[in-house]
Amino acid sequence: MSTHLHARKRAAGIRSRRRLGMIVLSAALTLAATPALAIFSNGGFEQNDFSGWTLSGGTNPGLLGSEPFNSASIQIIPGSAGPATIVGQIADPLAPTIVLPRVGQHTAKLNDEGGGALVTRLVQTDTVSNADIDSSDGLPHIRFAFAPVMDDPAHAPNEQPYFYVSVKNLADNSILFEQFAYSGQPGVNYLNGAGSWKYLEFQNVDVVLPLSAIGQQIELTAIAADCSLGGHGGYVYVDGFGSANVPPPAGAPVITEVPVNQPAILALLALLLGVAAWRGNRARA
Ligand SMILES: [Ca+2]
Repeated sequence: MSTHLHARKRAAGIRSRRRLGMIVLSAALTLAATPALAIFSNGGFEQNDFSGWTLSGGTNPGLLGSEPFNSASIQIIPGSAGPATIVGQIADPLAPTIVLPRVGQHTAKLNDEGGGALVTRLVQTDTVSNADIDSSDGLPHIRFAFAPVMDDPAHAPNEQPYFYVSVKNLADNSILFEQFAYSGQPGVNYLNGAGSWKYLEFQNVDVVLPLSAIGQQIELTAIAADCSLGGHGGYVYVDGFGSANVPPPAGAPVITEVPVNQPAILALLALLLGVAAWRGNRARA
């Protein structure tokens, strides 16, 4: 082999190593540009299971004290976790206008239609990072969606099925967001489902955190409880936990301008054109 050929082979080797280097560099840049560290693992339940989450629960002896109830009113007699499933594209006959799944292909359903005074609690703790900053306001966000579906047997308020969701900063135990309501609670705009069931459409939650929250641990909790007397069920759908925007629900009524092809608008247009034509005819007469 001539030295000339050796030189050419060496040059080709350098060129191919350079090319490989460029590919590795560009892949690294692509990875760096993706906010892969956004908060909560399997926050959208797209693994089709509860990986990353802790399920617990027990039984509901009834809420403590009197109204207004809050997280301090919740009592759970420790036991096995209540029911928890992942649902896909299903219709919920008890809550006919809820569109499932809420985000992606899978949504979590905590507790179920059955009674037994069961409680299902879902918890995940994670650390807020720079990847959770929303470029629109430069602040970290935690977002998710939930929809409670509960029977309303009209028991005493402390005996009713209930749901609870919260976002807590573990650095100082401050509650950044919480929502509690029992089935049929006055002031909550429940929709009427099948029979005595009440529900809410998916509620989108957007918790804005201060920059000081970066590096701090956030705990998410969602709870769904049957009535404490044992005969009536209640559950809550949750989805989309993370820092990214939760997209608008599919199939939900979106308030927009009235489309021009609506029959009423067409009739009005026809009337106006008719009046204009009549005026035109009079002017010419
Ligand atoms: Ca999902």
